[in-house]
Amino acid sequence: MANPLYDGLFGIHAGKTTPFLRLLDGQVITHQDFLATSAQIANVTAQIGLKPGDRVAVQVEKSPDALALYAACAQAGLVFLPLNTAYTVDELSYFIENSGASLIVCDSKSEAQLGKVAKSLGAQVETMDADGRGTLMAQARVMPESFTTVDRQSDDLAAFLYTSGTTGRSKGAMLTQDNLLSNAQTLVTEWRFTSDDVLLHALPIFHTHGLFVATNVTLAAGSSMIFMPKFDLDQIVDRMPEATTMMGVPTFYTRLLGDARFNRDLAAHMRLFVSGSAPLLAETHSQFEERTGHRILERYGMTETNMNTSNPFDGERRAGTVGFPLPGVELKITNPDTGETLPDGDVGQIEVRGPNVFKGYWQMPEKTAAELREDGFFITGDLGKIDEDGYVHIVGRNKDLIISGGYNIYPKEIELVLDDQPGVLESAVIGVPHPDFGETVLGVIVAENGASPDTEAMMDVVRQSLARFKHPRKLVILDELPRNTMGKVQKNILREQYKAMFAS
Ligand code: MLC
Ligand code: AMP
Repeated sequence: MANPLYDGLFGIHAGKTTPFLRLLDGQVITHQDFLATSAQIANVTAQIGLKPGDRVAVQVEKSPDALALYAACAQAGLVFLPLNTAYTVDELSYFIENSGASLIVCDSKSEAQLGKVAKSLGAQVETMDADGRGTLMAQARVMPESFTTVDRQSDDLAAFLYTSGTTGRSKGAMLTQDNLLSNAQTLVTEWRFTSDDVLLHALPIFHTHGLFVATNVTLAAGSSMIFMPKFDLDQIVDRMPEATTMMGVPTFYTRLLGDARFNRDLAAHMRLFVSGSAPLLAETHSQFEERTGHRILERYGMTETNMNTSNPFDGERRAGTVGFPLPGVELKITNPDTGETLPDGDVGQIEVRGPNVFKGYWQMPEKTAAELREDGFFITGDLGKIDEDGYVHIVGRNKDLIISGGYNIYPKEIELVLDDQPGVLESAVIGVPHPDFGETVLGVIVAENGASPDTEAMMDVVRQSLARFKHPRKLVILDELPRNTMGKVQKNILREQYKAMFAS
């Protein structure tokens, strides 16, 4: 028996004294040190009574210990459930309750509030701070540095990632060991990662991009990463000369282009820049090439599927496209009404099937059935086409979704909060172009007859309920929302009307 994920990403480095994490203070954590820490954490989870298959909900700042907790969950057969540090207690309560998490690991600062939630749901709480403090590491440090890896099958659950939905209710995407491992191994080959690579890691580690792409690829290749707490231009400029690769959302690249220090010399040592999670403007692609001589490699993925397509490492990286389906991934364009496959060149919904595709939404069989067909194809909700050379283009979305700085925001979730406010008849939340974040959130309100809603008071409620990145940057009041003959709100008209509101 074995544990494919642990063995394939972590166990392969047992005994290696090569660098894994290069920290900003100059400290280097070797693979061996990292595995020792993760084994100590795994011992704590066993001691406090966690059993394979239990969920561990984690909302902590980015740190080497936080990554070691991920490794520990893999080794102990626990399901890792990372959560955005921006989530409010309201949002977290739902995730914890819905997942039935047995353990919550949070920052000391959140302990008082989350402790209450945990108690009411029968979960245990441990704390973990970015500076190494907290109850979890205090227990871990006196534990043995080895742990007997728990047997798991490829098809066993390894992680849950919550993704909001068009109905406003978040769904726990269940990812298996093989979903994560197979995708990482494919990307290592496709992007030519080797143990010589040094990745600039400035992404958060609670989403697919920073954890299951950047970190897992680094692990599968035996490379190392310059591990930064967050995206910071000065730090990136400072450390880029030591790196060979970088992965980021488009905002990373537009911010770099906005800084004169980012030039051909600074990027000379780099062999690869990867972009994803949101559309990279063709203009950014060409400016980047002009400035540095590098063509950004754009790829396409999502929480439920990890990575689906990638531009080629060798061959033309075509701006405005997301490249070709990865080996083992089938991709087709279908008619959204009938599900029939459309000929190349036609625009339709993108469906994907492969070892990367998740197992379904936790305890939501109806939602799973609506998006994951019986034959294994997942309906992504993205609209696209395949061109005459086989490149996949994403041309829009069949789901009401805003992507701001690489974070997904489902308007319905915000509309539900706004609609509930005094004096509000209805609302429509839309994404409008934003020079830094690509898109940002605008809330359009219709008042009840004779009422004049207090937008500041409404924003207070929004702040209380929803993570900062979901907050509307502005609320505007209209007499009525544009509707089609079927009575459906025409958000495209609103998007057109307000498209210049935040343009630079
Ligand atoms: C921060 N803010 C945001 C925001 N990030 N608001 C909207 N959208 C965002 N993405 C808020 C801050 O709280 C702050 O609020 C204000 O905006 C300005 O913040 P900032 O200092 O300019 O932002 P910064 O901290 O630098 O963060 C921006 C960012 C970050 C782009 C670096 O958002 C980021 O790292 N994004 C990456 C997201 C990601 O990993 N996505 C992958 C998902 S996986 P205030 O009130 O303080 O002013 C996926 C699958 C796939 O999609 O294919 O990869
Ligand atoms: P998430 O649910 O956070 O994983 O976000 C997945 C969504 O991000 C996809 O369904 C796409 O809409 C979008 N996305 C990811 N990569 C790209 C890309 N390269 N270009 C355009 N959209 C992308």
